[in-house]
Amino acid sequence: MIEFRHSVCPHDCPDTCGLLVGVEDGRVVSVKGDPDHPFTRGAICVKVRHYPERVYSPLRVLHPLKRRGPKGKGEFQRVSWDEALDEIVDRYKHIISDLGAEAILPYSYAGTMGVVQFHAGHSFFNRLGASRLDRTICSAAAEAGFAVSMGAVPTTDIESTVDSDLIVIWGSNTLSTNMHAWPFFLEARRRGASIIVIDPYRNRTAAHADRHLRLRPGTDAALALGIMHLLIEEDLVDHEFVSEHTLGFDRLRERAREYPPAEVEKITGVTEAEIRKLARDYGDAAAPYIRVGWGPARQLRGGMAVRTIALLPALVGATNKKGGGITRSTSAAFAFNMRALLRDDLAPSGVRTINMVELGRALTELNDPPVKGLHVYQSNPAVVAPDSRRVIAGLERNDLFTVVHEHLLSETALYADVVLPAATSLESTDIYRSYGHYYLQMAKPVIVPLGEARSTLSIFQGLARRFSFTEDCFNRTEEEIIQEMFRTDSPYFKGLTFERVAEGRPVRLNVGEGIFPGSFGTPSGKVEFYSRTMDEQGLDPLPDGTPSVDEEGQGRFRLQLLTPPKHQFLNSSFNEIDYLRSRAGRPTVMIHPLDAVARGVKDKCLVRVYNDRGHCYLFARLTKDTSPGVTVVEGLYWPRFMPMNRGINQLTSQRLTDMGGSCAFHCNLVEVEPAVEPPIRPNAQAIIPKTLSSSFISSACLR
Ligand SMILES: Nc1nc2c(c(=O)[nH]1)N[C@H]1C(S)=C(S)[C@@H](COP(=O)(O)OP(=O)(O)OC[C@H]3O[C@@H](n4cnc5c(=O)[nH]c(N)nc54)[C@H](O)[C@@H]3O)O[C@H]1N2
Ligand SMILES: Nc1nc2c(c(=O)[nH]1)N[C@H]1C(S)=C(S)[C@@H](COP(=O)(O)OP(=O)(O)OC[C@H]3O[C@@H](n4cnc5c(=O)[nH]c(N)nc54)[C@H](O)[C@@H]3O)O[C@H]1N2
Ligand code: SF4
Ligand SMILES: [Mo]
Repeated sequence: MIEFRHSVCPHDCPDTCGLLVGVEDGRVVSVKGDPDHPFTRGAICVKVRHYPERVYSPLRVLHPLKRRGPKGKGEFQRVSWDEALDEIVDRYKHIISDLGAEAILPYSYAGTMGVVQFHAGHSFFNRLGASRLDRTICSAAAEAGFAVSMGAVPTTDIESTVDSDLIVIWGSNTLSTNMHAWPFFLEARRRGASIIVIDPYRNRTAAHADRHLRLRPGTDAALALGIMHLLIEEDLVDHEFVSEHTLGFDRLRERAREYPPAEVEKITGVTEAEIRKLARDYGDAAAPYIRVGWGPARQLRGGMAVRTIALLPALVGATNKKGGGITRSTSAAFAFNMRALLRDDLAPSGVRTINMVELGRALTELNDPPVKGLHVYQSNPAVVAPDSRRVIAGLERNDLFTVVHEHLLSETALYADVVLPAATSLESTDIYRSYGHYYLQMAKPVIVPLGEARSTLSIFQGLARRFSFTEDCFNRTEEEIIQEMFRTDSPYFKGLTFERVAEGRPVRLNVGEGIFPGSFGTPSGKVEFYSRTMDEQGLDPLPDGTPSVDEEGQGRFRLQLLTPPKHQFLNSSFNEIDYLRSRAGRPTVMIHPLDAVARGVKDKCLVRVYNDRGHCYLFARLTKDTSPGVTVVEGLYWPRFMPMNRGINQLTSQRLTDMGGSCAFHCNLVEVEPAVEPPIRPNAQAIIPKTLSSSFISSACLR
């Protein structure tokens, strides 16, 4: 008999779905959506419908492993937990006595969004005195830019957008990356709203929108300033809101004057007529709403782009209008007491911090001390980090001792000295916040861990014991930690108790309708057109429409590369599922026919995409869904499923964004040429079970 148990999707996706997991004889047999979840309402994506194949994947790591062959080959032997943990402690103690604990670097991100497991290594590495990791790879620029304008505040509840009469989706492929927002937008449309997408290419979402404005990548701030110019010129401004809730309008007016529509057309590629129509629609709407995605922030001037977009709602008073406003993230409302989990007080003062975007540099250039121990968990840096060539060169170093906790024999795990089997979310306890809605949910294990898998918390506690760390944070259960996290006086937690959340059903935070209550999280408590903080940092205190450009590549490489998410994968996760990989198709670069013809590139043929940092091979798709000068590669395929085993991040740079120190994943210039000798080498096959042998790497060109 199948029994359905409640759980939560742990993946790094704004939707944080409620799940119903079918279990029969202790085995997961199906995963479906929980119809009682108020936001996700019983629907889940195609990826997680295939979850049993992930949990029982032939690539699942079931026992601790120790490297036997050369790094990268994935040749391991099984060892016991004691042997694995003793080895790690022994190697770390040697590193610490030789060079100090800063020679050890933790590297983790969002393999699970469960708050306990996500942070379960922090107290251990703080106590150890290891280098600290700045976790910037995803949202740091967007967060920093948004905060300058509006503060680090929770943003408009997507559920409220059913009352909007204008939905602007700005740099987000919502239908793939935030699919549960779509039904709310459709309801708004049914009531008369139109849906406008602002994106450099016609992604899945643009194809379903009423209008698509195709701007040049990196020109969002100019477009937003162009809209401001027109709102002010045509007096579509909400003067009451501006005088009560904003700072620096007069100076903004001066700045916006520099962005007349004809000028903005030249910068953005969006026609003057389209800009005028957008400004008028936005200014005339009763409740205009913006969903700002991460795309605009993944540019070198991405912080400024998001800061500028985030000023638009204030000009028209949108945050005071039911259905209107702007959504970036909802996460600021989940204001847990994190002290017991993080234990920042245990870190020695002055210990260095390494930006995770610069992993390649950290592993190959850093000295004083060099990184000698790398501890990877809940992340797959061999695939997801920029400048892969440097990252891999680092991972290949024989003098680097690498530990990887994983569910699967991931690309990064192939380089590990010790691989530790990690329990999945279905096998562990955690509490889940969301960055797309306002429901909190706790999940308990629905099955026992497979093989010898352990949760991240229990792995770090095992290491802490061996280091004789006695602080009580190293002895707590997940539930005790969660209980402690509820000791917060955040107004969003008013009336919420641990006991209620422990029942395992979604619980709404106490946000009421009070998002953007009129006081913003900036130093002045107002929306800051003018920011003194920026001024004090020597930055432009006003929004600035200078486009993002890849200056290093200019003149030599003429095609801008965007590398946004794939519908069937989640970052590098789900590559292992045959069905999803077959739906995703061969790794493809979208190129405009004009660019293709100029380079002798033919549809469906293998091409070499390159720049100074590296190269990889992809199948060309000639399409007018993208514009001349812009190429698009959706999805992070594991290199073992790419021709010649080279992933897309061969081409991306470690350069940091203007704010937040994030990665400009969509701001890299490349060139494309036909691949002369189709260099198909489906190697690493030895470690891919037969079921995973991929059809697309065996045929070079489908003519
Ligand atoms: N199916 C699926 N869902 C996912 C993920 C996944 O990999 N797959 N990843 C998850 C994660 S970790 C995240 S952070 C989110 C990200 O979700 P999104 O915000 O949707 O992803 P982005 O990479 O930011 O790309 C969004 C869009 O921005 C566009 N873009 C690129 N440059 C610019 C620009 O300069 N201006 C504008 N206006 N648009 C630009 C891209 O073309 C793309 O269509 O999705 C999450 N959900
Ligand atoms: N070119 C390019 N690169 C990108 C992006 C892009 O748009 N373009 N997007 C970037 C973004 S937005 C992000 S957020 C990052 C994401 O980068 P990551 O956070 O590294 O995300 P994933 O690729 O999903 O890899 C997570 C890994 O953690 C493992 N894992 C899952 N749960 C657990 C667990 O409980 N314990 C342990 N030990 N392991 C677990 C999974 O098996 C998987 O291998 O990638 C970035 N990289
Ligand atoms: S990946 Fe996103 S859409 Fe899919 S089940 Fe998880 S939270 Fe829901
Ligand atoms: Mo992300």
